[in-house]
Amino acid sequence: MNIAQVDYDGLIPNNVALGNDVRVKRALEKWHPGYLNWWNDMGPEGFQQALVYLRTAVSVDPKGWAKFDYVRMPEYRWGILLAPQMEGRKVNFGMHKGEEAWQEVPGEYRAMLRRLVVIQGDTEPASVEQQRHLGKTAPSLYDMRNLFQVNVEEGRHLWAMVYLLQKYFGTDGREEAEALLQRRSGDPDTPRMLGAFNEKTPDWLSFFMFTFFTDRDGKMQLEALAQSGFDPLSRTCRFMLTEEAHHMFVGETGVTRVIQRTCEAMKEAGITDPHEVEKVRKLGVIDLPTIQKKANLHFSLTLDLFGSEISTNAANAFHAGLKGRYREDRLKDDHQLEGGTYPVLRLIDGKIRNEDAPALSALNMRLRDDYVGDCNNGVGRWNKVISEIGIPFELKLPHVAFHRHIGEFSSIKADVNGQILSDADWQKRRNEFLPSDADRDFIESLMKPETEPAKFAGWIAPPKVGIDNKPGDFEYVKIV
Ligand code: BYC
Repeated sequence: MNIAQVDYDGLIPNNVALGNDVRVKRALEKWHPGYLNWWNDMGPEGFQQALVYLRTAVSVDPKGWAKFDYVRMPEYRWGILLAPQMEGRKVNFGMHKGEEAWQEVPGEYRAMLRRLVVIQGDTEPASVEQQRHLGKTAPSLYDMRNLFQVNVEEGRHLWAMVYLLQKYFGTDGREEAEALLQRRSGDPDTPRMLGAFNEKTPDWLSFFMFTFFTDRDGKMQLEALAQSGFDPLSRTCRFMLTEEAHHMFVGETGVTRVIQRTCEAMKEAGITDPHEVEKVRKLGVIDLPTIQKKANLHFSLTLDLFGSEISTNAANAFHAGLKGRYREDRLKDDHQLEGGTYPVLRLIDGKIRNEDAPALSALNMRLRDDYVGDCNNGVGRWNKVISEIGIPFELKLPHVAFHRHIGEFSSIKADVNGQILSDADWQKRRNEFLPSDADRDFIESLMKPETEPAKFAGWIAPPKVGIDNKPGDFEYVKIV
C-alpha cells in the first residue's frame, strides 16, 4: 500500500493498513459509536445537519493532501493518518541518542509516554466542547465554515491519539480512550485535564484569540512530540501539524479582521484617540483596549499550558527521548543537555529575577520562550494593520508573570508589565488588564449571526481571499 494514500474503503479511513490489524481495527470499531455519540452530544450545537464545505485529508503528501466538498459533520471521514515513516530514523536526543527510533513502546517508559498521549488527546475534544455554541453567532458563513473545519480536525486529532492508545497500550490504553470521551470541559466533577481547556470560549473574539494563542501552544507541543524517539507518535504529530497550520491562520486572520474593521470605522468617524472607548463602541466595533484585554487573558491562560518553569517531568521526558525541544532536529548542540544551563525567570525573595537553571529542568521554559517569540511575531503583524490605517495604538503581550495559575508566578499578582501588586491593588485594577463583565456584555451584544452568503457582521472585515479560492459570495455552509 502507498503510505501517502488514504484507504477510504472501510469504516475508518487510514494509511496504517488497519485492514491487516484485526485487533486494533475491532477496538477502534468498538470505540467509534461512543465517539459519534460524543460528537452528537458535544459537537457544534444546532448545525449537525448543515452541509459544510470542508476539507478532508485524502493523502499525507504535504502537496495536495486535502479535498474540499460539502459534508454533514457527523458524516465527516475521521481517520488515522500518519506521516510516512522515515527510513533509518534515529532517536535524536537524550540518553538514547543515536539508537534506532522505537517502533514499539519501550517498556520502561510506558507510563510516561501514555501520560503524554493522554494529555495531548484530552485537549482535542475539550476545544470542540468549548466552541460548541459559537455556530449560532457566526459573523458570516465563511467564519462558520472555518469554525467547523477546526472542530472536525480537532475530532480527528482525538482519533490520532486514540489510535496510539489502542494500538500500543493494551487494556489501559483502551480505558484511557474511553475516558477521553467521558471528561467534559468545565465540568466540576469530570473536567478536562489542563486548565485552559476548562475555560469558556464565550464569543468569536475569544475563539480567534484561542486559535491564535492556544492552538499555537498546540503547534509547539506537537513540534516537541514530533521529535519523539517513539516513531508512531512522531509520525502522528507530524501529520497533525499540517492541519494545525489552518487553525492558527483562522486565529491570526480573525483577530486581524476585527482590528482592521475597528480601525477603519474609527477613521471614517474621525476618532483618533483609541481610548475613547464609548465613542468607538457606538460604531458597533470592538475598541482596541478591549482587544488588548482579550489578548492578555488568552495569552496568560495559554502560558499555563507549558507547565512549571522547573520541571522534572519535562527533564525525564527529554532524557528518555520521548519529548524534544521545539524543532530539536534543527538545533545545534549535543542534544543531551547534561551539563548546560538555561536562564529562567523566577520569583526570588519576592522579586522577579533571571536565574540560570540546569538546562534539562528548564525545558518547559525553553519551549515557552520559543512560543512567546512566535506570538510576538503575530502581534507585530497585527500592529502593522493598526499603524497602516494610522491609529496610534500598539498591542503588546503582557509580562509572563501576569495572571498565572501554574508555576513560579501562580503565588503572586502582577500587572501586565510584571510589577508585583498587592491583592487589594490587583482587585482594584483587574478590570484594567482583563475583560470586565461590562466588556463581555458589550462583545456579546455584537454577536448576532450573519448567515447570508457574502455578508459579514459589522464588527469584522471580510477576508482577503476565500477558502479553496472560492468567490466572495460562495455559500460555505448550507443551513438546513
Ligand atoms: N493544568 O512538572 P510540571 C493543543 C500538572 S494544546 C493542570 O510542570 P509537566 C490544542 C502536571 O500535569 C497542547 N495541571 O508538568 C490546542 C503535573 O502533574 P502530575 C497539548 C497542570 O509535565 C488548541 C504537575 O502539574 N499538549 O494541542 O512538565 C486546541 C507538575 O507540573 C498544568 C501537551 O500539553 C496545567 N496547565 O508539563 C486543541 C503535550 N501544567 O503529573 C488542542 C503533552 C502542569 O505531577 N503534555 N500541570 O500529577 C506535556 O508535555 C506536559 O504534561 C505539560 C505539563 C506541558 C502539560
